[in-house]
Amino acid sequence: MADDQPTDASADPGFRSGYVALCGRPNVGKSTLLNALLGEELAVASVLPQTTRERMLGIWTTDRFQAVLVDTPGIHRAKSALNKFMVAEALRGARGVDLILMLAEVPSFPAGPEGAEAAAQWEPGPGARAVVEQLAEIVSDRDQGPRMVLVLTKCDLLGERDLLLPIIGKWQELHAFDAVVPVSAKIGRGLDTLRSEVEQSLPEGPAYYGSEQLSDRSMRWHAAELIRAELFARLGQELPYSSAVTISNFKELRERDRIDALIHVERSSQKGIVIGAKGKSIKAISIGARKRIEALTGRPCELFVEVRVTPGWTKDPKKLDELGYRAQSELGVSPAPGHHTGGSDE
Ligand SMILES: Nc1nc2c(ncn2[C@@H]2O[C@H](COP(=O)(O)OP(=O)(O)OP(=O)(O)O)[C@@H](O)[C@H]2O)c(=O)[nH]1
Ligand SMILES: [Mg+2]
Repeated sequence: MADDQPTDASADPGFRSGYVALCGRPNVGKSTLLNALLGEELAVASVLPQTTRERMLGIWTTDRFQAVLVDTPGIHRAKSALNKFMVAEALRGARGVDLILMLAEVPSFPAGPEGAEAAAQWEPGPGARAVVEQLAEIVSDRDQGPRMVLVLTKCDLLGERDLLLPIIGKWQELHAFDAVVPVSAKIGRGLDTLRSEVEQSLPEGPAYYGSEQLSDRSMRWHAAELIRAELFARLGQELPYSSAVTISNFKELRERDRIDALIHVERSSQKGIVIGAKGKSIKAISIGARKRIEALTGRPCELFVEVRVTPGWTKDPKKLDELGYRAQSELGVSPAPGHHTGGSDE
């Protein structure tokens, strides 16, 4: 599948490789965990739910295994064409993998008797239950279904470790998870245990991707995502949800990269907000996005951003397609990897 030569270690007997999906409700910390495992700001994460819109593969290569991590959008009840696309992407991402990590946030209870009481009363909410059901269906769908491990995220927010026990018990009543791993991507807790779970779940086999490759997406795609990250970080309310970014030109010049990008919004009033008084807002967005892009590529970059009104794009499947939100093929037969550093026009 990979066009790169396998690394030395990846050809060793005993080397393991496979696909691992990170799934769950919006905002539980899927993209943040992927970044923490990879040690790189690859996937866009933000305080707002529904940040991730498309599947992305983050390639985690060690001297013992290669885990192809699938970051997926949050699973939720979708109404608009965009949100339906996102949930379909998430479920596509969970199919055909060796391990599903189902992520759920721990509730933030305080230490002491008050917290213990709250933990004893606690139940997973209806949204989380729906996710378990959807994923359990995928797990049971195949003869040798993937393992499903529950990852309890944001453990730094829990007042006391003991509060985990009743919470884990409630989850186990919903589904017989193969394991439960509490983690905090923020302070690095539980990541070693998670690493062993991942390694155990992978079958023996050579690496799919070259050891230097971090993602299955082009730099062009990442550039658009990093501009979107700025929109999520800087703009409140519905604006991030009405915005999409396309790259009209990406040239890798000798000295620097030259990128022209379009921010699509749904209404002209939104265009005014993105631009801001005297262009202040669009300027801050461009500078922030340029820094993020430079951090990922390690090269200087010149970024030109324009705002365009594309009315009703989130509701129209045809417009979604035009803005690049189209279903890619299933895992394992996706377009050839190896174009991570490719920067020419596509
Ligand atoms: N305190 C704390 N916050 C975290 C942790 N992991 C993630 N977060 C925060 O949770 C928020 C959501 O994180 P994301 O990684 O974007 O969540 P996601 O599941 O990818 O969200 P969607 O893509 O919207 O479905 C961000 O503000 C993160 O900083 C953690 O371990 N501890
Ligand atoms: Mg995400």
